[in-house]
Amino acid sequence: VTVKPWDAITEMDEHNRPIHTFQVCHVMEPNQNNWLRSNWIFREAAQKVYVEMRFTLRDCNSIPWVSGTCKETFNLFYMESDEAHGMKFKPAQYTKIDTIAADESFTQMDLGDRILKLNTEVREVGPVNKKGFYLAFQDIGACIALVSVRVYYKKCPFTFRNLATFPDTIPRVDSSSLVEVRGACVKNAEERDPPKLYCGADGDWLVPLGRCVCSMGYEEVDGSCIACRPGFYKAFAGNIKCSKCPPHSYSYDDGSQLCYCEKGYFRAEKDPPTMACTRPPSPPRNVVFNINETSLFLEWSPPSDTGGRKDLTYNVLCKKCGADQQQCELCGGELRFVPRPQGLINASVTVLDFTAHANYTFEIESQNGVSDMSSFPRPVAAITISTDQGGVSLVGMVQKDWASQNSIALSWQDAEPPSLPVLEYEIKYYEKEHEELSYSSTRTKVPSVIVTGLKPSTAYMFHIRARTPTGFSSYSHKFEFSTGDEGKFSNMAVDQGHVLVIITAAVGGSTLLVILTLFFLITGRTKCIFSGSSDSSTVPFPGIKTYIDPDTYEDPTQAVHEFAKEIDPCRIRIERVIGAGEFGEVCSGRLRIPGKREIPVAIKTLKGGYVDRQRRDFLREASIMGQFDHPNIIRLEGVVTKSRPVMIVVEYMENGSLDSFLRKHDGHFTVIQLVGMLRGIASGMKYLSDMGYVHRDLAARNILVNSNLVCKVSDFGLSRVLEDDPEAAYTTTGGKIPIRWTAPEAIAYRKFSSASDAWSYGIVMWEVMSYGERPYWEMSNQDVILSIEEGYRLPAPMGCPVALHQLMLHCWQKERNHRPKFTDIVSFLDKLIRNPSILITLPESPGDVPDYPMFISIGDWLDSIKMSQYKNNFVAAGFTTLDSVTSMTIEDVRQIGVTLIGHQRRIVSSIQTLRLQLLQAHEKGFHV
Ligand code: ACK
Repeated sequence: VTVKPWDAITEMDEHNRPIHTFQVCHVMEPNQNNWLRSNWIFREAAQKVYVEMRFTLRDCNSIPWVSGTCKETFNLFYMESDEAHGMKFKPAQYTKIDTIAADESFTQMDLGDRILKLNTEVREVGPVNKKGFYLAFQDIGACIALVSVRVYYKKCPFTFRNLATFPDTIPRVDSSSLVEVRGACVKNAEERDPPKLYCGADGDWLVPLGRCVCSMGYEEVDGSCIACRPGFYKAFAGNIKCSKCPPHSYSYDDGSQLCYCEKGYFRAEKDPPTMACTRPPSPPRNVVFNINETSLFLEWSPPSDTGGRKDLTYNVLCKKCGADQQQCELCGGELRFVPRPQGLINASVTVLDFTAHANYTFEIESQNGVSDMSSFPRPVAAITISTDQGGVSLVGMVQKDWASQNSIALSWQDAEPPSLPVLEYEIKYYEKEHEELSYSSTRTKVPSVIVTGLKPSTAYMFHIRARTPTGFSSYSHKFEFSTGDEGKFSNMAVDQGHVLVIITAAVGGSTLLVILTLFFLITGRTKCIFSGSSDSSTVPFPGIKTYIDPDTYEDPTQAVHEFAKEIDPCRIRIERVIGAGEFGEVCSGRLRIPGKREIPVAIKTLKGGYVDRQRRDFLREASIMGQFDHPNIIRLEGVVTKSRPVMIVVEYMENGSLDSFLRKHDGHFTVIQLVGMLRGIASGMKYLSDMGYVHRDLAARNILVNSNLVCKVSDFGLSRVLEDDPEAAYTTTGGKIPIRWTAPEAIAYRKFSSASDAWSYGIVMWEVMSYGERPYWEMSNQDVILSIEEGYRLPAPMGCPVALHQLMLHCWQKERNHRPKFTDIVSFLDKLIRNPSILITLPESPGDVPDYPMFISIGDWLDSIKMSQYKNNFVAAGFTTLDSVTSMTIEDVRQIGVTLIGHQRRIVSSIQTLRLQLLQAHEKGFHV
């Protein structure tokens, strides 16, 4: 065996650059064993080392006379050692890594042409454990030039991900397993879920899990948590930005978690930090009274300044004064206040059991949730009343001036020259034969009125009272007048098919009767509605019906009778119990309607032993339902209140509630059938929102289904329950707010609106498309709230077309003004029903959440970038579809009349995003 050294040689490469090589070429001689060894190489953190060798190798066939001695490979060896120096080279101590062959060898011809055929070979060595190692190259008779040896190892480098840092990490030797690395939150951030990354064998970070979020007082800016500026705050840890301090609050320091209230403003214990600071209310205004022999009714207007809060209540304090106003004492317990003297929600109270011939002074104080925090004395409104003035009617003889078949004109004189000016008159009337059915009332400022909306040939009873600055007088005697016959007009021409509205107004002290004849075509349901409430917000124009909150009635029974028919219980036949409601059993049965067949009905009963408040809450639903008339709203047949049990009778819905119905028929319907159900619900909700009614508890369990699969909205009780219970919104134990169905602003600060109903509608869509699955499955309420806040939204249920999931996502926009209106939802669903091909596209995989928003129209898009003022410019210039907008340039935007450069830029940058989104949407098969 010959041992010859490798020669260190400097050559020129084909570009004439010097290359330093180690060469050996003893191809003629047999039994070669020539070694080249590296210096000691420090292992550092490596567990596995890579050796990359670049070399050239001569083809033995190209050298004559060498067969048998010439080789075309060399061997790579290594030896681990903790010692860096002084190791004598002993080949036997080395371990072979591999035999290295060339992919390409060169020939004499290549040499002549100066072509270098460079080979690169990489070998892995490991696991290595000692401090360092040597490499050795053994030549056994080849013609080699070793050009370079590069020794390296791989690591996953230090990185930032999800607000956490991850250190340099060395992968495992075993390339199939990953190293789990826990990240550390960056400064001012905290763990939401433990942040983790996995280091792969090739030094790549894989599978990011968990994350950190900026702590209270800090917000994320480019991957780090920056303190909120003065004037801003952040009250929760999370991915939200710092918010401007709410009105009447401030922060001076960087990193504020909360803003402090300005002087004179406060935050009640349960006020969320996001709420404005508020102050105690100003005193009530315009206290008036109405007195008769037995009761004294006090009424006032709410304070001009509520202090910015909704939890306004009133306290009434009574003082009894002698002839000398200075000598007053608190009224004893003899007076009764209905409903109570303290904590009144409505701006009125009835006082009973007062003494005749006495002077009472009532001090009325308004109060809200922060009144106790202010050290200022509370201002009050006071009124002194002599109980001698009860029982006087200021209205004398009432006479009928004329009558048509639907109207009666009345006028009267004041009974005696009144000592006080009459501010207005209230006319109360009802059908003589049906006193119990409903009262109506209207008001006028002059001693005459035309009462419209009456039935032909019907006797009505009227009585009138006057209001003076001190309150209402007693009612006049009752007067009976009848309307004219059908088809016959009396001395006033009224076109049939038109409604005559007469408005009386007082102008500058003299009285002017303004007669406006408005010709509205009466459609099937529109008629002139005179609300019977004593509230002046009656709706005098036909067709614009609005919902009246029964709680505005002093006497809840009056509200029930206003809006619900009293049914004689002998017309009801109860057949069986079908369920349990909140107040008692729900039964099915039949209702006999005079002159008609029996109809099937559902009967809700109020169980015995109820207290007054329960009866009122129970009947509230009827007072609400009775105001609605729509094919997708459960119809009220009537109520039984004059005998026991108290009942609410509604139309019968054969298939019961929607959630259990869908669970029972999982997978049985076509998408079009499901969309048909959703369309019905949306149409009912559109009607409710047009009426100004906010449902607050829209959920599949509160939708009923009849035998034709028609869905109707029901359950109109909740609004008051929430109103009454300040805890309900904040409960974490699944309390009274239906968290999973409720929009974030309604959960956070009770901002219920038709837009929050639209959010709930999105959840109902999800329930329907998943056949009654529980929204957010078994997640806790708290997790639902958090994940919504972080932007998580329910994924498309299995088999749910993209277009429908898009609509859901649209309903779940955080900004409530961006959510679709029910009228948009109805027309969108109608479009789908007319063009079912849109429904064919399914998400690529269940749970795939597309990341493009769905703008249905130019208007929606402009709204979303707060540029809606230019809607007309776009439409006028012919840009009516979103597709047409995507080709616009900044020049086009300027030409349609957007002159402000900032606005031009905002629109153009949004157009660029829109272009991408539309492209994506089209690719996913969604047609905008
Ligand atoms: O899911 P369900 O069968 O439908 O069980 C509940 C139960 O009474 C308690 O609310 C059913 N229910 C309520 N109102 C009606 C109605 N108008 N027609 C038929 N079933 C009704 C509801």
